[in-house]
Amino acid sequence: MKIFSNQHHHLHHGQHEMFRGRLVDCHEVPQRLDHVLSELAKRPVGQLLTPPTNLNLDAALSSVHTIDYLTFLATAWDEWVKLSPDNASRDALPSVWPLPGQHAFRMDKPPLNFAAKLGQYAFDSGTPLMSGTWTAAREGAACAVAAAQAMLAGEMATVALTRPPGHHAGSAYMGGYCFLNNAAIAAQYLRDHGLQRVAVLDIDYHHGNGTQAIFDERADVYTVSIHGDPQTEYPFYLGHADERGTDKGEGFNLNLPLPKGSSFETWYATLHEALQVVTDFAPQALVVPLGLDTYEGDPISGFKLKSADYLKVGRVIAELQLPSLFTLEGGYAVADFGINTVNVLEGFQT
Ligand code: Q9C
Ligand code: ZN
Repeated sequence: MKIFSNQHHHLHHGQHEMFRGRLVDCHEVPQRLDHVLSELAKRPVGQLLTPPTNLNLDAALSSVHTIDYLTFLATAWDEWVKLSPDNASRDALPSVWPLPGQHAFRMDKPPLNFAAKLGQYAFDSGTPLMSGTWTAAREGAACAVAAAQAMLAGEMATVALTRPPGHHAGSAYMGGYCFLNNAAIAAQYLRDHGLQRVAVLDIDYHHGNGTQAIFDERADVYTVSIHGDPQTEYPFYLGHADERGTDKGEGFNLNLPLPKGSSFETWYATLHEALQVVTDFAPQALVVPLGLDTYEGDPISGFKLKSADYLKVGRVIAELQLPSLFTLEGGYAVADFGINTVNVLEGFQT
């Protein structure tokens, strides 16, 4: 197993996220990844690597994200500080958005004001952007590309061990602590380098709305997601069972929402359903956006998986016998995050 870890993840360390009318401490903190690394030091399930520096990263990023959005991300911090020098000590968070309908976005008059631009490219006020965000997110995407390259070179299991996470990010928006969609970047990289069919199996607690949207009209990348029912759970609005893909992509998206509070037994039965669908698609590779926020101890989620269950999760995914690439997504029970993550990887290996 080749594990590409993001050496620059610490550069992204949000202070606050907006929650019910006030700013609360961020859940998505650097210690999350540090816990995985210290667990891997105890249980070395794979080879720890850093992505090569000669990747054609810009091409990989723009195969999934728009140039406008990438330019926005690359320049956002400088623009934020230009609004006011005091902003240098504050996270950038949006506070105004265009809505469809009455307050629609005028393509012919894109906002010049940076606060308005933030709302154009973000779908929530819980995803702080700071000075190191772009560098950290970019290096995370480099981990995903390196993992895809290693897979194409014959590895059966590769990991993009990174934060910030990615599966909520769309082609032109950030949100849900995500900026660049690492799983989508990896899947697209595999498509662009010879594979015909790739499946994405998202097992984060939250619906992978960004990944679904990116591949919505595509029949070559089958997206499956098991998640808390979006009628009550973040990211809301998208992730319902009747969303099966659009146009050519019809029949190539599957959402398996479960009620908040679902047990491991329920979740695991649903995982088997998802695995059958993946098998029927007969992909040449599998990308797994791996969230550990399905854990019973997660502070913001509602499923009931226990640490030992993650060994089974890894094991049953391995039974597909597909080259598999994991991207690290959510999971906010920080102290147990390392154990749970490494359990999935160890389960996959055994
Ligand atoms: N107070 C991922 O797991 N906030 N993103 C929910 C919590 C957004 C989760 C409200 C949760 C985003 C990658
Ligand atoms: Zn999540």
